[in-house]
Amino acid sequence: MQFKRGALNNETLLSLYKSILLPRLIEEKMLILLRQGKISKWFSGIGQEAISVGVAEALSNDEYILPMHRNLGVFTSKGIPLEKLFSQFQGKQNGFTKGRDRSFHFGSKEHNIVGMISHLGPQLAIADGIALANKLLKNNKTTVVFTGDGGASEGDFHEALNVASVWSLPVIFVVENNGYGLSTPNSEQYNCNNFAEKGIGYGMDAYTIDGNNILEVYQTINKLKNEISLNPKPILLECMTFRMRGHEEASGTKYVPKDLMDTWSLKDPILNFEKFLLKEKVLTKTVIDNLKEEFKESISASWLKADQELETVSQKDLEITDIYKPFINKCVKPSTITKPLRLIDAISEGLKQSLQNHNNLIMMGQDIAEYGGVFKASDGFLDLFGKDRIRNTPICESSIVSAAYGLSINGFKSIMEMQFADFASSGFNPIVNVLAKSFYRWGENADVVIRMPTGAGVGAGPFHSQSNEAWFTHTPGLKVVYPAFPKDAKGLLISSISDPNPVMFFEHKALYRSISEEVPENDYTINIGEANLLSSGDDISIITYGMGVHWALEVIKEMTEISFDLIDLRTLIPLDKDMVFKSANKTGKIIVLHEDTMIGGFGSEISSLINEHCFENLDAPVVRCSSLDTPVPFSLNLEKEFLAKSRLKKQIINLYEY
Ligand SMILES: Cc1ncc(C[n+]2csc(CCOP(=O)(O)OP(=O)(O)O)c2C)c(N)n1
Repeated sequence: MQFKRGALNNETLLSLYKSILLPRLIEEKMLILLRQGKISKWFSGIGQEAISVGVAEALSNDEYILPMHRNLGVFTSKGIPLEKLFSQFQGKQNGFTKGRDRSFHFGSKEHNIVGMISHLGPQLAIADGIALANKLLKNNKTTVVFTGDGGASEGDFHEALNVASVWSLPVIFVVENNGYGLSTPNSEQYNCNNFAEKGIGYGMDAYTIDGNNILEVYQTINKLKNEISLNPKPILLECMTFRMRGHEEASGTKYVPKDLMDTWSLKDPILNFEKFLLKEKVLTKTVIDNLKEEFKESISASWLKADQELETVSQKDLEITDIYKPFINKCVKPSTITKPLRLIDAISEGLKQSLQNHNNLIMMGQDIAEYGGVFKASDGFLDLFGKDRIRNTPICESSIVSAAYGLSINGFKSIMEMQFADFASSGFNPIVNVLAKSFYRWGENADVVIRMPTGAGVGAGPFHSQSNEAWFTHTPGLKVVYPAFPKDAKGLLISSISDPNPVMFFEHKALYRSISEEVPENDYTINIGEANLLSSGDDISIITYGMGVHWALEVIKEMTEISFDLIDLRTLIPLDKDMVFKSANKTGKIIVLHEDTMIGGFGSEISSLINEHCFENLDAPVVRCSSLDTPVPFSLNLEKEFLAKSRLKKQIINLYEY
C-alpha cells in the first residue's frame, strides 16, 4: 500500500491515526459485548475504517454526512460522545432515538449526521435534497453520502444519481465496494468493471480509489470538495475495500474464499498506516501503546456509564404524541372579500399564497414548471417564483420524496406534486419509512406536503384512478388531508404547508373543474383535524369525505323523507372522532361512505371505532358503502358499477328500514 503524505504535516497525520484507531478499538469491545449478549446485532466495519474516517475528517463540521451501517468511524470522527453512542446501542433513553431505533439508525443534527433507514437506498437522495438546499443557499458546502456495492443495485441509487446530475448538485456519492452484499458477491450484484464506469451513464465524474488507504481517501475528498465548491456538481467515488467479518456477526463468513480474506488482511488500513507513520517517525511504538491504553479506558468508562443507565420505560402518551413535531397553526380568519373559484383554482391560489408567505418553500414535480403541471395547478408559477423554486423533476418519485426530506433537514419546506396519486407507489418507501417515521425515530421533522391528484369517475382505468388514501392512513407519522370543496381545499392546503410535519394532501381530480364556490381571497387557514357537519338530521348519519360528500349531497336532495346528518371529514388523520361519535350517538344509524374499495379501506376503521364507542346507541349495524373490491375499470359502464355511488341509495333505504 502506497501512502503519499503530500503536504500533510505530522500533526494532521497523527490526528488521522487517532481517528482511525478509535472505531477499531470500539468495535473490538463491541464484539466482546455482543458475545456476552449485551448488545443486539452488530454490523462490523473492521477493515473499512479508512473510508469512514478519511471522508468524515475531510469534511467541515457544518457539512452534512450520511453514513450507512458500517460507518462507525463517521460517528466517532464527527465527535459523537461515546456514552451517548453506547446508550443508543443499548436502546437506552439517553441514546439518539430514546430506545426507539437500533444501532446506526440515527442521526444528530448537532453533528450534521443523517443516519440511515434499513432500506439503504433512500439515503442517497436525501443527500440530494441537502445538497440542493446548499446550492440554493450558495454556501459552497459539500454533502457526502455512503452506499455499499449491494445497496447500489437499488433503483434509488439510479434515481439519486440521475437527479443529482440533472440538477448539478454538490454531492459526493461514496460507494464502499467491499466485495459482498450479505452473502452475494459483487459479480452477482452488477455487471460492469467498476462503479467509475457507471458515472459516464449519469453524466458525472467518477473515480475508483483504494479505500483502505486513509490518506488517499482524505486527500481525494479534499480535492473533490474544492472542485465542487467552485463548480457545484455531483461525483461518484468508488472506494475499494473488503468486508472482513460477516454481514452481521451471527452470519459468519463461510461463503468467502479464504484466499480473499488472506489477501485483504494484508491490506488492513490501520496496521499499514501505523507502519507508514512509524517509518515517517510520526509515531513510536510507545505512543501507539499509550494511545491504545488511553482509548480503551475511555471506551470502558463510557460503556459502564451507559450500562448503568436505567432501562428505557415506556410513557404511552408520549409515545403516541411523539410521532409529530408539536405545532400550533397560526389562525388566519377568512376575509369577507371572496370570488368564485373551481377546486383547481383554489388549490392553485393556496399554493401561490404559500409560496409568497414562505420564502424557503420549494415546489417539485413532473412537468410543473413551464407546462404548469398536468392539471395546471402551477400554471404561471415559473414566472412568479423562478426556476430554483418551481422545479421540474425527472420521473423519479422515490428520490424526489427523499430529496424533499433532505431539503427539510437543511431548513427548507417543500411541496411535491405526484402527477397522479397512483404513482405514489413508486415513492412509497420514503413516504412511509423516511418521512413518516423520522420525528418519532430521531426527533427530526419532515416538513413536506405531497399533493395527490386522486380518484376515479373520469374513465382513466386502473392506474390513473385509484383511491389510495388508506395506504397512508395506516402509517403512523403522516397526516392525511382530503378536502371536498374549493374553500376547504385552499384553507387546508395553506395549513398543511405551514405544518412542519409530513402531509399527504388528496385532491379529487374529477372535482378540479366540476365544482366551484365563493372562496375568500386572503391566505386564511383551516385547522387540520376538524370535520365539518354539512347537514343536520336525526335518522341517518352519512360519514364521508372527498367525492363521497358530493354523492351524499345529491342523495340527500332526492331523499327528502329521511333526515340526515352529513359529516365531511376533511381530514382522515388526525380524525375528528368527537364529531363522528356525537353524530353516531344521535342517529344510531350510520353509513360510512367512500370511493375507495371496501376491504381495509378507511371506512372500516371508522366503522370499528363507532362499534367500539357508540355500540349502546346503535339501532343497526354500521354500513360501509364502498367501491367494489376490484381494480378501477376503464370503460365508463364498468366504472359506474364499480363506484360506491351506484349502491348508495339502496344501502340508505335498507338502513332506514332496518
Ligand atoms: C431494501 C432492502 N433489501 C434488503 C435488505 C437486507 N440487507 C441489509 S444490508 C444488505 C446487504 C447490503 O450490502 P451492501 O450495500 O454492499 O453493504 P455492506 O453490507 O456490504 O456494507 C441486505 C441485503 C435491506 N436492508 N433493505
